[in-house]
Amino acid sequence: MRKISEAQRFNSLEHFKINERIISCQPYGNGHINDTFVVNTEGGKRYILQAINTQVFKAPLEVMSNIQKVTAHLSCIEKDSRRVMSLVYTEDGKPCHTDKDGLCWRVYDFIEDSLCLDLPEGLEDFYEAAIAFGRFQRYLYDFPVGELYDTIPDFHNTPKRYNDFISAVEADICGRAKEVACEIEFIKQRKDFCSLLYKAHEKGVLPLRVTHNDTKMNNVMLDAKARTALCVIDLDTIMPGFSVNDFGDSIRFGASTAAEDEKDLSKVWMDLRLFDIYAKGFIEGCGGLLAGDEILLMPEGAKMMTLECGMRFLTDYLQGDTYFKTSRPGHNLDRCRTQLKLVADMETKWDEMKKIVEKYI
Ligand code: ADP
Ligand code: GN1
Ligand code: MG
Repeated sequence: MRKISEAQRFNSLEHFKINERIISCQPYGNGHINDTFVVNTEGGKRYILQAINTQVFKAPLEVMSNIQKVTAHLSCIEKDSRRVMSLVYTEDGKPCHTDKDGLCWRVYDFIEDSLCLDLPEGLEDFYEAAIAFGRFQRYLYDFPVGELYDTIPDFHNTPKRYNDFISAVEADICGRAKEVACEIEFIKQRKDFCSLLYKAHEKGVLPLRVTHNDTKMNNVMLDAKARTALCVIDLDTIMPGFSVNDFGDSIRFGASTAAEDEKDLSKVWMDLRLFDIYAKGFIEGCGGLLAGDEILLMPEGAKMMTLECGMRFLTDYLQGDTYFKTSRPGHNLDRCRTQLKLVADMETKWDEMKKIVEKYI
Protein backbone atom coordinates (compact mmCIF):
# COMPACT_ATOMS: atom_id res chain seq x y z
CA MET A 1 0.00 0.00 0.00
CA ARG A 2 1.19 3.51 -0.78
CA LYS A 3 2.29 5.89 1.98
CA ILE A 4 1.33 9.50 1.50
CA SER A 5 3.65 12.02 3.13
CA GLU A 6 2.58 15.14 5.00
CA ALA A 7 4.40 17.24 2.39
CA GLN A 8 2.35 15.68 -0.41
CA ARG A 9 -0.88 16.48 1.48
CA PHE A 10 0.07 20.09 2.18
CA ASN A 11 1.32 20.66 -1.37
CA SER A 12 -1.96 19.36 -2.76
CA LEU A 13 -3.99 21.63 -0.47
CA GLU A 14 -2.30 24.73 -1.90
CA HIS A 15 -4.19 24.16 -5.15
CA PHE A 16 -7.66 24.35 -3.58
CA LYS A 17 -9.75 27.40 -2.78
CA ILE A 18 -9.20 27.30 0.96
CA ASN A 19 -8.68 30.80 2.28
CA GLU A 20 -7.94 30.04 5.94
CA ARG A 21 -4.47 29.02 7.18
CA ILE A 22 -4.18 25.25 7.48
CA ILE A 23 -3.09 23.99 10.89
CA SER A 24 -3.07 20.22 10.38
CA CYS A 25 -4.00 17.44 8.01
CA GLN A 26 -4.30 13.99 9.59
CA PRO A 27 -5.44 10.51 8.45
CA TYR A 28 -9.14 10.03 9.04
CA GLY A 29 -11.94 7.43 8.84
CA ASN A 30 -12.07 3.70 8.19
CA GLY A 31 -12.51 3.45 4.41
CA HIS A 32 -10.87 0.52 2.61
CA ILE A 33 -10.15 2.31 -0.65
CA ASN A 34 -9.20 5.99 -0.67
CA ASP A 35 -6.71 7.85 1.53
CA THR A 36 -8.74 10.25 3.63
CA PHE A 37 -7.50 13.15 5.79
CA VAL A 38 -9.18 15.74 7.97
CA VAL A 39 -7.92 19.29 7.44
CA ASN A 40 -8.08 21.75 10.35
CA THR A 41 -7.83 25.47 9.67
CA GLU A 42 -7.12 28.46 11.90
CA GLY A 43 -10.70 29.74 11.72
CA GLY A 44 -12.05 26.34 12.80
CA LYS A 45 -13.55 25.33 9.46
CA ARG A 46 -12.67 21.75 8.57
CA TYR A 47 -12.34 19.91 5.28
CA ILE A 48 -11.97 16.36 4.05
CA LEU A 49 -8.99 15.81 1.75
CA GLN A 50 -8.85 12.58 -0.24
CA ALA A 51 -6.34 10.98 -2.54
CA ILE A 52 -8.47 8.93 -4.89
CA ASN A 53 -7.26 5.35 -5.23
CA THR A 54 -6.38 5.31 -8.91
CA GLN A 55 -5.54 1.60 -8.87
CA VAL A 56 -9.24 1.06 -8.16
CA PHE A 57 -10.68 4.08 -9.99
CA LYS A 58 -8.67 4.07 -13.18
CA ALA A 59 -10.37 7.18 -14.60
CA PRO A 60 -10.61 9.61 -11.66
CA LEU A 61 -11.80 12.46 -13.88
CA GLU A 62 -14.83 10.35 -14.78
CA VAL A 63 -15.44 9.68 -11.07
CA MET A 64 -15.34 13.42 -10.45
CA SER A 65 -17.67 14.12 -13.37
CA ASN A 66 -20.24 11.72 -11.88
CA ILE A 67 -19.90 13.32 -8.45
CA GLN A 68 -20.31 16.86 -9.83
CA LYS A 69 -23.46 15.91 -11.71
CA VAL A 70 -25.03 13.92 -8.89
CA THR A 71 -24.28 16.50 -6.18
CA ALA A 72 -25.65 19.27 -8.45
CA HIS A 73 -28.85 17.25 -8.89
CA LEU A 74 -29.11 16.56 -5.15
CA SER A 75 -28.55 20.19 -4.17
CA CYS A 76 -31.58 21.23 -6.24
CA ILE A 77 -33.64 19.06 -3.87
CA GLU A 78 -31.85 19.45 -0.53
CA LYS A 79 -31.12 23.05 0.48
CA ASP A 80 -29.36 22.37 3.80
CA SER A 81 -25.59 22.28 3.15
CA ARG A 82 -25.07 19.37 5.58
CA ARG A 83 -27.43 17.21 3.51
CA VAL A 84 -25.39 17.09 0.31
CA MET A 85 -21.67 16.53 -0.19
CA SER A 86 -20.06 19.77 -1.25
CA LEU A 87 -16.86 19.82 -3.33
CA VAL A 88 -14.23 22.52 -2.86
CA TYR A 89 -12.81 23.45 -6.26
CA THR A 90 -9.21 24.15 -7.22
CA GLU A 91 -8.00 27.70 -7.84
CA ASP A 92 -8.44 27.07 -11.57
CA GLY A 93 -11.99 25.79 -11.12
CA LYS A 94 -11.42 22.04 -11.34
CA PRO A 95 -13.00 19.41 -9.06
CA CYS A 96 -9.65 17.68 -8.39
CA HIS A 97 -5.92 18.21 -8.64
CA THR A 98 -3.39 15.73 -10.02
CA ASP A 99 0.08 16.29 -8.56
CA LYS A 100 3.54 15.61 -9.98
CA ASP A 101 3.55 12.15 -8.35
CA GLY A 102 0.35 11.27 -10.18
CA LEU A 103 -1.84 11.41 -7.04
CA CYS A 104 -5.33 12.68 -7.70
CA TRP A 105 -6.69 14.86 -4.88
CA ARG A 106 -10.12 16.25 -4.04
CA VAL A 107 -11.53 18.26 -1.14
CA TYR A 108 -15.00 18.30 0.42
CA ASP A 109 -16.49 20.49 3.12
CA PHE A 110 -16.43 18.56 6.39
CA ILE A 111 -19.96 17.68 7.49
CA GLU A 112 -19.94 19.06 11.04
CA ASP A 113 -21.94 17.95 14.09
CA SER A 114 -22.36 14.57 12.52
CA LEU A 115 -21.79 10.92 13.33
CA CYS A 116 -20.35 8.26 11.04
CA LEU A 117 -20.76 4.79 12.58
CA ASP A 118 -19.08 1.53 11.69
CA LEU A 119 -21.98 -0.38 13.21
CA PRO A 120 -25.38 0.95 14.27
CA GLU A 121 -25.59 1.50 18.02
CA GLY A 122 -29.30 0.75 18.03
CA LEU A 123 -32.23 -0.01 15.74
CA GLU A 124 -32.94 3.70 15.26
CA ASP A 125 -29.46 4.41 13.84
CA PHE A 126 -29.90 1.69 11.28
CA TYR A 127 -33.38 2.89 10.39
CA GLU A 128 -31.96 6.36 9.74
CA ALA A 129 -29.21 4.95 7.50
CA ALA A 130 -31.91 3.09 5.57
CA ILE A 131 -33.91 6.30 5.15
CA ALA A 132 -30.79 8.03 3.79
CA PHE A 133 -29.96 5.35 1.23
CA GLY A 134 -33.61 4.88 0.20
CA ARG A 135 -34.06 8.62 -0.20
CA PHE A 136 -30.88 8.75 -2.26
CA GLN A 137 -32.45 6.41 -4.81
CA ARG A 138 -35.68 8.35 -4.81
CA TYR A 139 -33.91 11.68 -5.40
CA LEU A 140 -32.02 10.19 -8.33
CA TYR A 141 -34.87 8.27 -9.95
CA ASP A 142 -35.17 10.82 -12.78
CA PHE A 143 -31.43 11.43 -13.12
CA PRO A 144 -30.30 10.83 -16.73
CA VAL A 145 -28.45 7.51 -16.29
CA GLY A 146 -26.73 7.88 -19.68
CA GLU A 147 -24.70 10.80 -18.27
CA LEU A 148 -22.95 8.58 -15.71
CA TYR A 149 -19.63 6.90 -16.39
CA ASP A 150 -19.13 3.33 -15.24
CA THR A 151 -16.40 4.13 -12.73
CA ILE A 152 -15.70 0.44 -12.08
CA PRO A 153 -17.14 -1.66 -14.90
CA ASP A 154 -19.01 -4.78 -13.70
CA PHE A 155 -18.76 -3.62 -10.10
CA HIS A 156 -21.72 -5.70 -8.90
CA ASN A 157 -21.73 -8.17 -11.76
CA THR A 158 -21.76 -11.13 -9.38
CA PRO A 159 -21.45 -13.88 -12.05
CA LYS A 160 -18.33 -12.11 -13.35
CA ARG A 161 -17.02 -11.74 -9.80
CA TYR A 162 -17.51 -15.50 -9.46
CA ASN A 163 -15.48 -16.17 -12.63
CA ASP A 164 -12.72 -13.83 -11.44
CA PHE A 165 -12.69 -15.68 -8.14
CA ILE A 166 -12.34 -19.07 -9.89
CA SER A 167 -9.48 -17.68 -12.00
CA ALA A 168 -7.74 -16.52 -8.81
CA VAL A 169 -8.17 -19.98 -7.26
CA GLU A 170 -6.76 -21.65 -10.36
CA ALA A 171 -3.80 -19.26 -10.66
CA ASP A 172 -3.14 -19.42 -6.89
CA ILE A 173 -0.20 -17.03 -7.26
CA CYS A 174 0.55 -16.90 -3.51
CA GLY A 175 0.04 -20.62 -2.85
CA ARG A 176 -2.83 -19.89 -0.44
CA ALA A 177 -5.66 -21.88 -2.04
CA LYS A 178 -4.99 -25.08 -0.07
CA GLU A 179 -5.53 -23.50 3.35
CA VAL A 180 -8.87 -22.00 2.25
CA ALA A 181 -10.32 -25.11 0.59
CA CYS A 182 -13.47 -24.98 2.79
CA GLU A 183 -14.21 -21.37 1.89
CA ILE A 184 -13.62 -22.07 -1.83
CA GLU A 185 -16.01 -25.03 -1.70
CA PHE A 186 -18.68 -22.98 0.13
CA ILE A 187 -18.60 -20.38 -2.66
CA LYS A 188 -18.54 -22.96 -5.46
CA GLN A 189 -21.71 -24.53 -4.09
CA ARG A 190 -23.49 -21.20 -4.63
CA LYS A 191 -22.37 -20.62 -8.23
CA ASP A 192 -25.90 -20.74 -9.70
CA PHE A 193 -27.21 -18.29 -7.11
CA CYS A 194 -24.72 -15.66 -8.38
CA SER A 195 -26.72 -15.11 -11.59
CA LEU A 196 -30.17 -14.94 -9.97
CA LEU A 197 -30.56 -11.14 -10.00
CA TYR A 198 -29.27 -10.81 -13.55
CA LYS A 199 -31.85 -13.36 -14.65
CA ALA A 200 -34.59 -11.41 -12.83
CA HIS A 201 -33.40 -8.29 -14.66
CA GLU A 202 -33.54 -10.08 -18.03
CA LYS A 203 -37.10 -11.13 -17.25
CA GLY A 204 -37.97 -7.48 -16.61
CA VAL A 205 -38.57 -7.93 -12.86
CA LEU A 206 -35.63 -5.87 -11.68
CA PRO A 207 -35.05 -2.47 -13.35
CA LEU A 208 -31.71 -0.68 -13.55
CA ARG A 209 -31.73 2.42 -11.35
CA VAL A 210 -29.14 4.99 -10.31
CA THR A 211 -27.68 3.30 -7.26
CA HIS A 212 -24.92 4.07 -4.76
CA ASN A 213 -23.33 0.60 -4.81
CA ASP A 214 -21.37 0.92 -1.55
CA THR A 215 -24.05 1.37 1.09
CA LYS A 216 -22.10 0.64 4.25
CA MET A 217 -23.15 2.23 7.50
CA ASN A 218 -19.93 4.27 7.46
CA ASN A 219 -20.92 5.80 4.13
CA VAL A 220 -23.79 7.72 5.67
CA MET A 221 -23.70 10.68 8.05
CA LEU A 222 -26.18 11.11 10.91
CA ASP A 223 -26.87 14.30 12.82
CA ALA A 224 -24.88 14.02 16.06
CA LYS A 225 -27.66 15.37 18.28
CA ALA A 226 -30.88 14.23 16.65
CA ARG A 227 -29.28 11.05 15.25
CA THR A 228 -31.35 11.48 12.10
CA ALA A 229 -30.12 10.90 8.55
CA LEU A 230 -28.12 13.74 7.06
CA CYS A 231 -26.51 12.56 3.90
CA VAL A 232 -24.93 9.78 1.95
CA ILE A 233 -21.18 10.05 1.30
CA ASP A 234 -18.55 8.06 -0.67
CA LEU A 235 -20.06 8.82 -4.06
CA ASP A 236 -17.35 7.17 -6.19
CA THR A 237 -19.37 4.14 -7.19
CA ILE A 238 -22.66 5.76 -8.22
CA MET A 239 -23.63 3.85 -11.34
CA PRO A 240 -26.65 2.11 -12.77
CA GLY A 241 -27.49 -0.91 -10.60
CA PHE A 242 -30.19 -2.86 -8.79
CA SER A 243 -32.03 -1.33 -5.82
CA VAL A 244 -31.89 -4.66 -3.99
CA ASN A 245 -28.09 -4.61 -4.11
CA ASP A 246 -28.03 -1.21 -2.38
CA PHE A 247 -30.36 -2.67 0.21
CA GLY A 248 -28.31 -5.85 0.46
CA ASP A 249 -24.91 -4.23 0.89
CA SER A 250 -26.24 -2.32 3.90
CA ILE A 251 -27.53 -5.54 5.42
CA ARG A 252 -24.27 -7.45 4.97
CA PHE A 253 -22.37 -4.71 6.77
CA GLY A 254 -24.80 -3.18 9.24
CA ALA A 255 -27.17 -6.01 10.19
CA SER A 256 -24.27 -8.15 11.35
CA THR A 257 -23.84 -8.54 15.10
CA ALA A 258 -20.08 -8.07 14.70
CA ALA A 259 -17.52 -6.10 12.73
CA GLU A 260 -16.72 -7.03 9.16
CA ASP A 261 -13.30 -8.27 10.22
CA GLU A 262 -14.26 -10.04 13.48
CA LYS A 263 -12.02 -13.07 14.04
CA ASP A 264 -14.37 -14.86 16.44
CA LEU A 265 -17.08 -16.20 14.15
CA SER A 266 -19.26 -17.22 17.10
CA LYS A 267 -20.02 -13.48 17.43
CA VAL A 268 -21.16 -13.09 13.82
CA TRP A 269 -24.88 -13.37 13.03
CA MET A 270 -27.40 -11.60 10.84
CA ASP A 271 -29.76 -9.85 13.23
CA LEU A 272 -33.36 -10.17 11.99
CA ARG A 273 -34.48 -7.12 13.97
CA LEU A 274 -31.90 -5.02 12.13
CA PHE A 275 -32.92 -6.62 8.84
CA ASP A 276 -36.55 -5.72 9.53
CA ILE A 277 -35.95 -2.11 10.55
CA TYR A 278 -33.66 -1.51 7.57
CA ALA A 279 -36.20 -2.97 5.13
CA LYS A 280 -38.83 -0.66 6.62
CA GLY A 281 -36.61 2.44 6.41
CA PHE A 282 -35.27 1.70 2.94
CA ILE A 283 -38.72 1.13 1.44
CA GLU A 284 -40.02 4.28 3.15
CA GLY A 285 -37.00 6.28 1.96
CA CYS A 286 -37.62 5.10 -1.61
CA GLY A 287 -41.10 6.59 -1.23
CA GLY A 288 -43.16 4.25 -3.40
CA LEU A 289 -40.45 3.88 -6.05
CA LEU A 290 -40.00 0.14 -5.59
CA ALA A 291 -42.36 -2.35 -7.22
CA GLY A 292 -43.64 -5.31 -5.20
CA ASP A 293 -41.48 -7.73 -7.19
CA GLU A 294 -38.39 -5.69 -6.37
CA ILE A 295 -39.23 -5.67 -2.68
CA LEU A 296 -39.67 -9.44 -2.76
CA LEU A 297 -36.08 -9.81 -4.02
CA MET A 298 -34.55 -7.86 -1.13
CA PRO A 299 -33.45 -10.99 0.78
CA GLU A 300 -31.72 -12.17 -2.41
CA GLY A 301 -29.98 -8.77 -2.60
CA ALA A 302 -28.74 -9.20 0.97
CA LYS A 303 -27.39 -12.69 0.34
CA MET A 304 -25.96 -11.66 -3.06
CA MET A 305 -23.97 -8.71 -1.71
CA THR A 306 -22.70 -10.75 1.23
CA LEU A 307 -21.61 -13.67 -0.93
CA GLU A 308 -20.10 -11.31 -3.51
CA CYS A 309 -18.16 -9.40 -0.86
CA GLY A 310 -16.93 -12.68 0.67
CA MET A 311 -15.72 -13.73 -2.79
CA ARG A 312 -14.01 -10.39 -3.34
CA PHE A 313 -12.16 -10.56 0.00
CA LEU A 314 -11.07 -14.14 -0.73
CA THR A 315 -10.00 -13.25 -4.28
CA ASP A 316 -7.88 -10.42 -2.86
CA TYR A 317 -6.39 -12.77 -0.25
CA LEU A 318 -5.51 -15.30 -2.97
CA GLN A 319 -3.96 -12.57 -5.10
CA GLY A 320 -1.76 -11.18 -2.31
CA ASP A 321 -3.94 -8.44 -0.75
CA THR A 322 -3.55 -5.72 -3.33
CA TYR A 323 -7.08 -4.26 -3.53
CA PHE A 324 -8.52 -3.65 -0.05
CA LYS A 325 -6.43 -1.87 2.56
CA THR A 326 -5.35 -4.38 5.22
CA SER A 327 -3.78 -3.82 8.62
CA ARG A 328 -2.77 -7.36 9.62
CA PRO A 329 -1.80 -10.64 7.93
CA GLY A 330 -4.89 -12.63 7.01
CA HIS A 331 -7.12 -9.54 7.30
CA ASN A 332 -8.92 -10.24 4.01
CA LEU A 333 -9.38 -13.89 4.97
CA ASP A 334 -10.95 -12.86 8.30
CA ARG A 335 -13.26 -10.53 6.38
CA CYS A 336 -14.16 -13.29 3.92
CA ARG A 337 -15.03 -15.64 6.76
CA THR A 338 -17.46 -13.21 8.41
CA GLN A 339 -19.23 -12.76 5.07
CA LEU A 340 -19.57 -16.51 4.48
CA LYS A 341 -20.80 -17.01 8.04
CA LEU A 342 -23.46 -14.36 7.38
CA VAL A 343 -24.50 -16.05 4.14
CA ALA A 344 -24.93 -19.36 5.99
CA ASP A 345 -26.93 -17.62 8.72
CA MET A 346 -29.18 -15.89 6.16
CA GLU A 347 -29.90 -19.27 4.59
CA THR A 348 -31.17 -20.61 7.92
CA LYS A 349 -33.27 -17.44 8.41
CA TRP A 350 -34.51 -17.33 4.82
CA ASP A 351 -38.23 -17.85 5.43
CA GLU A 352 -38.27 -15.15 8.11
CA MET A 353 -36.43 -12.71 5.83
CA LYS A 354 -38.97 -13.34 3.08
CA LYS A 355 -41.89 -12.80 5.49
CA ILE A 356 -40.42 -9.53 6.73
CA VAL A 357 -40.18 -7.96 3.27
CA GLU A 358 -43.61 -9.27 2.25
CA LYS A 359 -45.24 -7.28 5.04
CA TYR A 360 -43.87 -4.01 3.57
CA ILE A 361 -45.36 -4.45 0.08
P1 ADP B 1 -13.50 5.28 1.24
O1 ADP B 1 -13.91 5.21 -0.20
O2 ADP B 1 -12.08 4.98 1.44
O3 ADP B 1 -14.43 4.47 2.09
P2 ADP B 1 -14.96 7.63 2.18
O4 ADP B 1 -15.31 8.66 1.16
O5 ADP B 1 -16.05 6.74 2.63
O6 ADP B 1 -13.68 6.82 1.66
O7 ADP B 1 -14.36 8.41 3.44
C1 ADP B 1 -13.80 7.71 4.53
C2 ADP B 1 -14.38 8.23 5.84
O8 ADP B 1 -14.13 9.64 5.96
C3 ADP B 1 -15.89 8.10 5.96
O9 ADP B 1 -16.26 6.81 6.42
C4 ADP B 1 -16.22 9.23 6.96
O10 ADP B 1 -15.94 8.80 8.29
C5 ADP B 1 -15.20 10.29 6.61
N1 ADP B 1 -15.76 11.32 5.70
C6 ADP B 1 -15.75 11.31 4.35
N2 ADP B 1 -16.31 12.43 3.84
C7 ADP B 1 -16.67 13.19 4.91
C8 ADP B 1 -17.26 14.51 5.05
N3 ADP B 1 -17.58 15.25 3.98
N4 ADP B 1 -17.47 14.98 6.31
C9 ADP B 1 -17.13 14.25 7.40
N5 ADP B 1 -16.55 13.01 7.32
C10 ADP B 1 -16.32 12.49 6.11
C1 GN1 C 1 -14.96 -0.87 -0.01
O1 GN1 C 1 -14.56 2.28 0.13
P1 GN1 C 1 -15.32 1.53 1.18
O2 GN1 C 1 -14.48 1.14 2.35
O3 GN1 C 1 -16.56 2.30 1.54
C2 GN1 C 1 -15.40 -1.32 -1.38
C3 GN1 C 1 -16.80 -1.91 -1.31
C4 GN1 C 1 -16.80 -3.09 -0.35
C5 GN1 C 1 -16.31 -2.60 1.01
C6 GN1 C 1 -16.18 -3.73 1.99
C7 GN1 C 1 -14.79 0.86 -4.38
O4 GN1 C 1 -15.81 0.17 0.44
O5 GN1 C 1 -17.21 -2.36 -2.58
O6 GN1 C 1 -18.10 -3.63 -0.22
O7 GN1 C 1 -15.02 -1.97 0.90
N1 GN1 C 1 -15.35 -0.20 -2.31
C8 GN1 C 1 -14.82 -0.35 -3.53
O8 GN1 C 1 -16.12 -3.20 3.27
O9 GN1 C 1 -14.37 -1.43 -3.95
MG1 MG D 1 -16.41 4.67 2.52
